[in-house]
Amino acid sequence: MTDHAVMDELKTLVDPGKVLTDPASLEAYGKDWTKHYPPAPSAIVLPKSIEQVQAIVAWANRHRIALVPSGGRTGLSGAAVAAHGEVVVAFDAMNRILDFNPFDRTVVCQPGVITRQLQQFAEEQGLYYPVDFASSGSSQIGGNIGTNAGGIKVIRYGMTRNWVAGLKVVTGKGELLELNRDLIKNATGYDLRQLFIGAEGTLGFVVEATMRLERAPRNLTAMVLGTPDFDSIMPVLHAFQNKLDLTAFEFFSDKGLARILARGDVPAPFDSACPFYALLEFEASTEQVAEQALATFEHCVEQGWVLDGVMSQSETQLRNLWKLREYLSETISHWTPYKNDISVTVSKVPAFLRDIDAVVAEHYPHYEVVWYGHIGDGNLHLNILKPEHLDKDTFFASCARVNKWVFEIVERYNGSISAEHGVGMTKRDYLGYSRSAQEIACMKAIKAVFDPNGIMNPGKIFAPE
Ligand code: 2HG
Ligand code: ZN
Repeated sequence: MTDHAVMDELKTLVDPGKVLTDPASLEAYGKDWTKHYPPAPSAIVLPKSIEQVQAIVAWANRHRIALVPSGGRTGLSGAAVAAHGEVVVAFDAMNRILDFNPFDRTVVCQPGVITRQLQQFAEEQGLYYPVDFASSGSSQIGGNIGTNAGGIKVIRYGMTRNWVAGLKVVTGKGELLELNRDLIKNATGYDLRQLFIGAEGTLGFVVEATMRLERAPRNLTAMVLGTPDFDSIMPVLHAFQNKLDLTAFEFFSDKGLARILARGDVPAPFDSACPFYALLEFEASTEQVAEQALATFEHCVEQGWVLDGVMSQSETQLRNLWKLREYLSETISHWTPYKNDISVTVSKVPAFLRDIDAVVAEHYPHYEVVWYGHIGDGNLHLNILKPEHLDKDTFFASCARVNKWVFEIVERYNGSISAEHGVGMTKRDYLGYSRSAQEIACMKAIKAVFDPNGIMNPGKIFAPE
């Protein structure tokens, strides 16, 4: 069969006009938010049903064509980038909420449902979908599951994994599997659902997901606290955790704040300038909780851990305080940052950060380094900004040379080289710093079971052999 005939066959499997090959679509659907790899897919296909997805996978197996799943394309590791002539399977046309069960508090979603769509649906039912992050307006549930997305509420609610009650997947063989049947208790052997969460589409595609909802939080209230140094942040976390159930505990540096304030559309939290800032959030469900928060704040000031602070008094103030943290990633994207997304257990954070900081100061003396992250769960984002005069490839190559030292520290602390952004292509060469050779061999053997022909997102998680 000629290439042309193979593509004509693909067109018969989906609705008319749902195979795109125009340059603008190839460019748009072939990439995510990373800037490392130029997109080069051969076609984009938009199925609208599970049957169509199965037909596409069967076609890809017949012709040994690599498939790349595509959701909201907000990923930061190149997992949804098609840089080698793959066919992109985009889930935009499978974007409906199919069912809601108020008793089980579950929602059945197609993979292309946008995160915010699910959050809003939950709100309309008086409930809450708690996985949240800056890209929730465009990221899709299928992608969230593929990357086990985390975000800003993990300290209280955990990762996407915690909210997946059941999955329907089409494996690399084209089989449809229904995993866990939405049960809370199901002790019947291996939980295959968990394998597909965080698998970055390398085992198969999520074609339907039953997501759990939670009760809505009451009177969410945020505080932003300025600290004199990094070491003060962890005692502040402990002090507040001893007294309150936190829903978030984030941090960012003065360099991050400066970039946000330079936008001109976000008010400063207070006048004092501090090297680091913590943003914490809790449910001020009663007067006593708010009083406890203020008393803890005063205790932190007396101890010298906090220099200044503010507590939100309204929804608008809450939203404005969150902008200081949530706008960071998008704001600094202007400087084409080189990103690291690393984690250790929370108790190790201070020593870990000191060691990483020393390496960064030694090897990146001329680059601006912006720290922020979900420090309450041990996840730090290290962003190195590209100086205007350097071209992207030279800059990325010079940053990659430093990875060895950064990841050796991660390994020494038993940490992760990718806490929540996945491995994709940007971190695949470093997987061995967080996973043993035996573990990687098991992972590859699992992939071979579900995807014997290696057509599902090849070159992601593992470097091509
Ligand atoms: C965040 O926490 C996102 O804002 C993006 O995970 C992190 O831009 C980053 O490095
Ligand atoms: Zn993050």
